Amino acid sequence: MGGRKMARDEENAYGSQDPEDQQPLAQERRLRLILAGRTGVGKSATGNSILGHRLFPSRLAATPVTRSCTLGSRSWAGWRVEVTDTPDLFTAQGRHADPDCTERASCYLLSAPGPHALLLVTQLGRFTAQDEEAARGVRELFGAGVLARAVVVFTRREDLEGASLHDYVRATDNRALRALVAECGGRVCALDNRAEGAERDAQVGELLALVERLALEHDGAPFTDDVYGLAWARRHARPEDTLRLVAARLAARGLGRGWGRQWGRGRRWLEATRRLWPLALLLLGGALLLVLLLLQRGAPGPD
Ligand SMILES: Nc1nc2c(ncn2[C@@H]2O[C@H](COP(=O)(O)OP(=O)(O)OP(=O)(O)O)[C@@H](O)[C@H]2O)c(=O)[nH]1
Ligand SMILES: [Mg+2]
Repeated sequence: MGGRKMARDEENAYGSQDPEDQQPLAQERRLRLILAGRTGVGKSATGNSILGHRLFPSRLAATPVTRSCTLGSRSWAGWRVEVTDTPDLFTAQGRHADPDCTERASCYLLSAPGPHALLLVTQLGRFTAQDEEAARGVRELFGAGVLARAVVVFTRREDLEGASLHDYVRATDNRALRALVAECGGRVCALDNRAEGAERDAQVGELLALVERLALEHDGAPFTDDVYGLAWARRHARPEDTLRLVAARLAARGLGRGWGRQWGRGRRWLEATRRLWPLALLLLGGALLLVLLLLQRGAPGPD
């Protein structure tokens, strides 16, 4: 869980009524973004493009690169843009790596009091069953309502070779992808995360303008739910205590009870009862012997 940075006691320019939380007018408004998706699609690379510098570790690897949620921020067009990079929290594999919901709680704390946009990252031309699973996991964690704040971000824009992304999405025979894009209100964007300089700035500008429009459609208020409410209400408390409470709230929703957790519990139970096994076997053997003796006594004898 290294590298985690806790949510700060700051509010966007809108929601809070608490006078303690009011920001000076000159302060930048906030746009909070969460990067989500299966492992290896380019979440961290997308985060780095948005920030304009390399903050999140990003590389080609056979195993997950990002292991914990991390927050980065930058200024853009009068906004303070805050980006939370995540490990795979949304597929079964990712959830198994977070059996007690601590990492998902960390994502909540870093993006409290709630994101203005959720970036569902996928690779152009490779929308797989795992991408579908990740989208399902996002709905499961935040609720289906979060898709009203989602943007499907395609990495490897260069593979479009200048063609239109909207035409690509319209023409794709991948029905699951078309359905997801429709659920996300048709909000799509493509990035070449290898681009640099003015080309990168232009692509990121397109994405952030889309996010800005989305935020303004909701009068600047972020997406929120009861867990964000809890995280935000405890923003002045010790972060480690809040993390524990938020993780417990998520676990109470059943989010921590995947097969991995059941298996972990079963294994712990077997280990705890190992010393009782010889006694249990002895009792079982005795009971079997007794049943055999009773059967023999009840059987008719030779004529
Ligand atoms: N050519 C190209 N490569 C990209 C692009 N975006 C990401 N990549 C590459 O894809 C690989 C994986 O990128 P990451 O950013 O580590 O992916 P991730 O989703 O954060 O992966 P995890 O942290 O393991 O979940 C890296 O080698 C990136 O350079 C892109 O737009 N174009
Ligand atoms: Mg990553």
